[in-house]
Amino acid sequence: MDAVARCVAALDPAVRVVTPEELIVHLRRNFGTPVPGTAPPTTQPPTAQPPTSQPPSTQPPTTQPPLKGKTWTFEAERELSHLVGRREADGWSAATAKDSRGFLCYGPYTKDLPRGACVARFRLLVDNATADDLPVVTLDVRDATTGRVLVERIVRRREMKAAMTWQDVELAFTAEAGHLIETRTFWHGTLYVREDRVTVAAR
Ligand SMILES: [Ca+2]
Repeated sequence: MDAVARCVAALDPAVRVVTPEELIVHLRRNFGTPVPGTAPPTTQPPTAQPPTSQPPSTQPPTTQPPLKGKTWTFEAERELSHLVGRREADGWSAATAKDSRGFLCYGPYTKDLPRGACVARFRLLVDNATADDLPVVTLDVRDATTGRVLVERIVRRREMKAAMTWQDVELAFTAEAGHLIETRTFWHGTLYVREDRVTVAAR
C-alpha cells in the first residue's frame, strides 16, 4: 500500500483517484456514457407507425347489388348484328325496294341478365301505319344457350300508332342467369322499318 500511496502522491494535483464505483457514477453524471456491463436497458423511442388495428372498412359489401330495375341497352346500329338492311344515323333499316325479308337485327348474346322476369323493348318506326294490316316484323327473345325461343310476337302495321314515329314494343320473358340471350327482329318485307335499339330491363 505504501507503493500505491507513493504513486498517488506523485500524480498531478488535478488528478483524482477514485474507486470503480465512483468512476461509474462520475461518467453517468457528466457524460451519460454507458459503461460496459452497466448499460441501462435500451428503451425504444415511441414508434411512429400507426396502430396495427385496422380502421372500420369503407369497402362496400361484397354481396351482389340487386339487379332488379337495371336496364341494358343494345343500339341496333352499333351493338346488334344484321342479315338484311343498312345502317342509318340512329338505327338499322330495311326497305321493300332494296331488301328481301330476313333478320333485320339479332344479338347481342348477353350473359349479363339475372335469373327471373325481364322485359325487352324494341324501338321501331315504320313509314306507313295505315295501308294494310300485314305483319311488319316478328320479334322474339331467344336463349342461345338452350336454343329455346323464350317469347315471340308478330307486330302488324296497324299496331304502329303513326308513320315515322318511334314506338316501343314490349316482350316479357324469364331469363336464366349466365345464359346467352339474344333479341331478334325478323323483317317480313312488307314496308319500310327502322329499329333504333332494344332495351332489356330486369323486373
Ligand atoms: Ca340507335
